[in-house]
Amino acid sequence: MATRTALVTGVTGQDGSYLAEYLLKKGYHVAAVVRRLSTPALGHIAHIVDQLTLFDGDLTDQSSLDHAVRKAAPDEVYNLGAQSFVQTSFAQPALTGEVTALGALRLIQAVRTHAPGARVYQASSSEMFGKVEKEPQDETTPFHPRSPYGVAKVYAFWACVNYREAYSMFIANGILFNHESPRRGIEFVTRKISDGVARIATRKARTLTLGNLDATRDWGYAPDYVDLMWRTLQTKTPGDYVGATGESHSVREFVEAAFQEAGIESWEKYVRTDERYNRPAEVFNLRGDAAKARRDLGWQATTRFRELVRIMVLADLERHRARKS
Ligand code: GDR
Repeated sequence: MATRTALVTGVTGQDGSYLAEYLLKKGYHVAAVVRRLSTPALGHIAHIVDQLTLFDGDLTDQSSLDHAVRKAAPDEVYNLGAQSFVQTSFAQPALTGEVTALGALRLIQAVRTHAPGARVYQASSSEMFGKVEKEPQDETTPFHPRSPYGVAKVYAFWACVNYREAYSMFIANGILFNHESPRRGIEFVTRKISDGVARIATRKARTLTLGNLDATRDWGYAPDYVDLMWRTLQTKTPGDYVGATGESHSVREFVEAAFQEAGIESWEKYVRTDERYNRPAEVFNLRGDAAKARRDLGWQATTRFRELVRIMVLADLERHRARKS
């Protein structure tokens, strides 16, 4: 079979880097749109960058997306680029809309113009369910977003459905619940906890300050979820799929498990809370039902909560033990 080409946005992030590795292993030619920064940030792709074709571009810039799509001539396009930190979306709502909502529209418009036969994956999010109207959430659950980020993702979701219906394009939405790993950005709660615990265990910090400990999330392991992304583009007809573990745990439970993994009893001694980390509107509880992905795609999350916590804490412990500061 001829080599297939995939074009990825957000390649330097957690999901983008795992996806690029996954696609390279499958023999794809992987191209990516990367933002030009004065201090280049290769994120998590430094070890594979020689194997990628990079295009300077930005989701806020239509012509750069047109150029990348035209040049790469992709068979598959994965839109993982976004302003993806929920809390920041309250401080920068218009930027979040530009990148996360209109950016997706610009990309599918570029695909429509320059590679109409390409299959597109849109990284949709469980944040779209927000103030949940059903438990657990699946593809039929109404959206009720609670942040400018969630609102932007709902826009992008419907833009994709609209292009699919209007122009018969192959566009699939993966509605993914939280997925984590040692590559997760340090500002997201799981990584903030695993890093904070490792700092405390290695005596680089005395405390860890968090926001709402009662929020619950359906936390899976990111490498499982890039496999789901790929699978959504291998079906006969395009569809939308929830990706989740089906289990939900609180931030408090994550904290407790993380301290245990580092061999520290009584986490209460080290953890503070500060309203600074609370959100103007919170998504309190999320738990997904991925039965459709299991049935149609043969996909299932493999890594359970406790194992995920262990992977993340051990990785940060190792990093902090190897480093002085
Ligand atoms: P989320 O992830 O908003 O679910 O979105 P995040 O890890 O930021 O928050 C999860 C929950 O933890 C609570 N929380 C804190 N969060 C952060 N970041 N820092 C804290 O100190 C803290 N204390 C408590 C939050 O209030 C929240 O309830 C992630 C992102 O990756 C999105 O881009 C993605 O779409 C969804 O997951 C699925």
